Formats: sequence, C-alpha cells, structure tokens
Amino acid sequence: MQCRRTIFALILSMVSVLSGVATAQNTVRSSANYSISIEAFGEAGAAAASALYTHDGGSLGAISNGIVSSAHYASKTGYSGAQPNATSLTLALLPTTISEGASRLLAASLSLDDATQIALAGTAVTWSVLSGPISSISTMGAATAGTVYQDTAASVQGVAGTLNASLSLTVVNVNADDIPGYAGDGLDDAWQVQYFGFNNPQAAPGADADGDGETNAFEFTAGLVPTDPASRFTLAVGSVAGQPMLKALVFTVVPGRTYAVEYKNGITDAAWQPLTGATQSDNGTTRTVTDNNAVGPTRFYRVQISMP
Ligand SMILES: [Ca+2]
Ligand SMILES: [Ca+2]
Ligand SMILES: [Ca+2]
Repeated sequence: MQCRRTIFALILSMVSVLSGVATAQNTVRSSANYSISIEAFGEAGAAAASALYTHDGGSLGAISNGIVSSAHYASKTGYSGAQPNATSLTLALLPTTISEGASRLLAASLSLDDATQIALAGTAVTWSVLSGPISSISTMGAATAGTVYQDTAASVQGVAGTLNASLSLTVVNVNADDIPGYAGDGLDDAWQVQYFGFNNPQAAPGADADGDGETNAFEFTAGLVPTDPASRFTLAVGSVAGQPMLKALVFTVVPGRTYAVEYKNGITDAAWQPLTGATQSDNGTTRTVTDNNAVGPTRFYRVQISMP
C-alpha cells in the first residue's frame, strides 16, 4: 500500500509541473474577504467572486468581455483599450437655490455604463434657461438670478453631446423692494404686484388708485386694500353721553398694525402729544379710545399707524 501511494503522488506532481509550464497557471488565492481564481496567459480567465465583489478573470491574448458587478464593486473587463460609455447627464446645485441678483456655479456629471460617474467642466456643457428668472448662464455654468418679488421657481437645461438634463431651482427673494418699476419706493413689491400687476403707474406710493383720498403708501402701511374705495381709514370723534369731560375716538383697526393716538389742544401747538390715561375697547375691527381728560375748549386728535 505504501508503494502505491507514493507512485500516485509522483504522477500528480508531474502533471502539476507540466501544467505550469504549458499554461502559466498559478494557484487559487483567497482570504476571508476575497478569492481570485487561476490566471492564465493565452486563455480567457475565469470569474472570481466573494461576498464583497466579483471580477472577471484576467486574460492576455484572448478577449473576453462583460461587465461584472456587485453591491460594492463593478468592473468592465476584457476590452482592448476599453472606453466606458456615458449613459446619462446630471445637473446639480446644492442647495437648489440662488438669491436674487446672485450667481452660483452649476455642476454637471456623466454617469457611465461601468456604474461610475465623472464630473464635467462647465464649459463641456451647453447651458440654457428653460423657465423662470435666471437672467443668464455663463459658459462656465455660472447661473445669475434676476430680481423677484417672491421666491420663484426656475429651471435650467444642460446639453453634453447627445445627452441633456434639466434642473429645477428656486430664486430666493432677499430684497422686498427691488424689482424693476417698483424698486426703492418704500412699498413691498409683492404688495404692489398683488394689487396692480407689473409696471403699473397706479402702483406708485403717491397714487390713489381707488380714489378714496388715501394714497397707496398710506393704505400699504395701514393694511388697507388700495383698489377698494370702501377700504379706508376713518377717525370719528364723538361725545360721551352724560360725560362732558370725555371724548370717544372711533376708528377701524387691522390685525398686525399698531395704533397710537396723539393730541394737541391748539392746532398751532408745536408738537403732538401722546394721549395718556385713555381707555380702549375693541368690537371686532372697530376700536374705541376714550379720552378721559378732554377738559379744554378744543382738542385735536390724530392716530399714528405702524406696521411691523
Ligand atoms: Ca426682491
Ligand atoms: Ca416697491
Ligand atoms: Ca386709495
């Protein structure tokens, strides 16, 4: 028995030597994380795989191809001078906002069929505006936002070769008084657009579009509707029955506004004085302020309205 076992081992050893000389095969290498199967010159290699990756066996001389992949790894092998192909174009801007009047650089990348991505230079993309207040995009991909009266959606497009992609953006309103036609006039542009649309001379601060005797600037501050003549501020001063020392001031209030009553005893007095010691009550949008010290022969009142 001992003799037969020895002979068998020798034969295996010879086969191993002959095989190594003829095909340059190596041995299988492996670890806990990977395994590479036998490599061979002149023959297509075998695939290797582990729990973490797969790989086509290398081959020199013969061409075998295929894309192999796993959750962690992808390899495109076997091509002589292989070039991956682009499958899609992606545009990006994080976050997807541009402040009005500002510029930000858009990014572009290609997804390849070997499951990788490469960044594109901005100049490799042809940029255009699809919609919204983007005033320009440079050849480098720097998008410049125009002025807006509220946060406004926009979209841009990029084309690279036969691929194209679009990106949705938001132009952020950072200045409430800057759109052409209504800029710097002290009135919130959103308020002017809401009631008058764009480029309407009736939206000017000094205009009285509804003819109620109160200017747009006044109605804006007072929280009134500048296109409704019924929406106006009025102040009535009346007596209090049986109380000759009292005067009742009645006016309409709007939520979000504050009202301060002031008085003069003579119209030529130098300054208005804040009315102190008064009592106040509201009934819906009607406010009554009672002057408890209306002792003089005359007294003049005014109401200062403020907005936050
Ligand atoms: Ca603005
Ligand atoms: Ca304005
Ligand atoms: Ca008016």
